[in-house]
Amino acid sequence: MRIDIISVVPDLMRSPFEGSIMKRAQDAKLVEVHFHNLRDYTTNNYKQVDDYPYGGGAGMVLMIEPIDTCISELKAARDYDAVIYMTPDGEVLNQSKANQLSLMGNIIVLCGHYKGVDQRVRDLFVTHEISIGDYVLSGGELAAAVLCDSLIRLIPGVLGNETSALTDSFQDGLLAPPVYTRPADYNGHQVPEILTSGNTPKVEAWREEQALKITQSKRPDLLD
Ligand code: 6GU
Repeated sequence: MRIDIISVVPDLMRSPFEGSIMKRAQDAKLVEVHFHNLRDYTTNNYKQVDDYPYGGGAGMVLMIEPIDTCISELKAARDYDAVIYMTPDGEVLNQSKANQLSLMGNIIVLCGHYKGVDQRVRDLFVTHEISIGDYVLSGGELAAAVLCDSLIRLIPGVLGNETSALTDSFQDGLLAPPVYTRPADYNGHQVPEILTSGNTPKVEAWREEQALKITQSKRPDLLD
């Protein structure tokens, strides 16, 4: 998978890609991530990428020209399966959407900033609009990092067997069961006996039962 991220402040999101699983996935060549600073694509003498909205109103709007130049350059080099615009009025991200997008080859992720982008960008270039929840962030950068993390961990080979995405919360429609590690007794607080029994089928049955119980109590909406 190749991900091209377009932003006016790409430095805002570099660090999440430089550690842990997202770094490991890039080191293993399972994903390539490229950042593009919109300012590098402007022909404007002042490197201006935003302007006042027609008709007035608060905030600035990202202009179509540098975005068009950047996307066109990328598309001239290879085919893309999706051009995703990060926006609070997009479709809310969930595990099923992440699974779908993780199967794609090359994607462009466009981060909005200020009041958003000229509507013609959305009409002409964007194939998917994604939000990460019903609250407003200052820009799409942190949301793009969240989206990429959710996709990259799902690429086959990125997670080892012990950390398999198959046991993540949401992956089977349920929240994950509780986990414990040593010591088995911490100041009298015991690990559930079944987990130290060595009886794998019983452990599995216990985990399923716990997952169901926790989902019922914390997120009954997931069971509907
Ligand atoms: Cl994708 N962008 C912004 N600016 N705010 C958000 C969001 C995206 N998702 C939730 N809030």
